Amino acid sequence: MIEQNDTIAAISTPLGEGGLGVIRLSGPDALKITNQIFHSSLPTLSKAKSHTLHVGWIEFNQERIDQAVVGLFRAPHSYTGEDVVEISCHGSPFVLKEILSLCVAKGARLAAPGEFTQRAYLNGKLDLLQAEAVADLIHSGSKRARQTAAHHLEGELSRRLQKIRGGLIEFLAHLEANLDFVEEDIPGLPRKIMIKGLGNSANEIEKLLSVSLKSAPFREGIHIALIGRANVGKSSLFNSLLAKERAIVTEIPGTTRDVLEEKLHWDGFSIILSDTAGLKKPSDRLDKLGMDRTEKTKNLASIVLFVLDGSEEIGLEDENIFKSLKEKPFVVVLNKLDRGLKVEMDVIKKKWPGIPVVATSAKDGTGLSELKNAVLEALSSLIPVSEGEEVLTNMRHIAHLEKTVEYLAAAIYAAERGKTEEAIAVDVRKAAEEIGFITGENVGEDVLNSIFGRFCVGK
Ligand SMILES: Nc1nc2c(ncn2[C@@H]2O[C@H](COP(=O)(O)OP(=O)(O)O)[C@@H](O)[C@H]2O)c(=O)[nH]1
Ligand SMILES: [Mg+2]
Repeated sequence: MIEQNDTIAAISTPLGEGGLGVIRLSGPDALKITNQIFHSSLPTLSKAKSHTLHVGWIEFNQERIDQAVVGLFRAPHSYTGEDVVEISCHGSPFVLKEILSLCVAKGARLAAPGEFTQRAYLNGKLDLLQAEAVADLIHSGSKRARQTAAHHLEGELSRRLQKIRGGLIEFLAHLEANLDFVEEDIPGLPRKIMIKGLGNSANEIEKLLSVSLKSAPFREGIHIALIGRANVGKSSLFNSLLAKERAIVTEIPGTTRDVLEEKLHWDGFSIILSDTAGLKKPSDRLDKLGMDRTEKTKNLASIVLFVLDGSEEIGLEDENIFKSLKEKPFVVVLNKLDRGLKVEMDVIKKKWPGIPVVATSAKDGTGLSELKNAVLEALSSLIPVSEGEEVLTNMRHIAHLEKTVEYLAAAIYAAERGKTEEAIAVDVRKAAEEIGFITGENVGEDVLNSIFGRFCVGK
């Protein structure tokens, strides 16, 4: 385990100029260290009550460095469970670094990434799932991601998983009790009850997994690709949707070779929008590379924007692209509306029933908000998650829960086939262990290091 008897310090606000900057200290000497560099009307900070604020000056060698407000949180009623001091000073990177080095000179150690939260976890302030939610909250790039992380931080998912784990451990106790007395010929736990109980646990986890996998893109961003033949206006739409000139637009077919990606936020969704090369039969090596990338982007996309030149008839090339979209959810975009539509919306709707169609002009901006709405519509049908519902977005959690289900299935299989209690117990124990990997009952130092390494320094 990481050394926990020392006092750690870090700048907790991002480095850059700002109204405020915060340095945080945690550990047994947090007050003592601060006392040596902070001068206020109070004779000594060590006499101050917990959860109080103090105005004063940070000084070194009689030189005043910055005016600061010091917040005091005494163990165990602090974020980390240790004595914590937060020094709020002016947000100058230079001032912050100077104060931090003073803290180090007085005996603090520079904190590793996530070390404050790691201490909170080690001191039982948070379980592992909640600690990870803190990182998720900090990294959340959309309203949805933020909601999920906040929900996990609040502890609802932890409680739900703990309950399932508790149930399994109870089962294990039954199974092991039966094992102990096996020679005294005590009848085993009724198989029917055991199978039903294990089945219920497995179902509950399956239920969690079923919404989790689909909602994984919440955090990373949902991939949406502009696909279509050359010159229909994909790059122009890409630029218009981003409201900036990101992609090169020309009347020369084949202008776009590489795939361009940009992040967007629509209605709380993180979206990764890709502009691709026009799909056609490749005529040279460069073309071929472009096509391969387009194909990959298309396959990765959760939703395709199938762009057509609405001012022209639908051609064979368009038809072939249409066929290649297969099961993928997509929206048909009839672009170049400003030139007048050659293809009637109704004709398209009849031709490709059930597929949303939007007419746009990348040139004058008509139809862009309709396009955005059609995308959001397609998105919400992809993600059957209502607010407040439990959502797993962390791949580590998902992997452990999948294993839990596998072990439970094995335990049920063994129970149904009249295997010994010992054989069943092996799998039930493993299933409970897998849940423990998520909530933190049985994780090793390597796992902790990789989890807390994701954090920024100062959290
Ligand atoms: N009139 C009109 N021209 C457009 C529109 N969108 C794109 N264009 C033009 O069509 C040509 C090809 O556009 P581009 O965005 O490069 O198409 P891409 O090959 O699909 O990426 C360019 O000359 C654009 O100016 C539109 O909505 N209306
Ligand atoms: Mg292009």
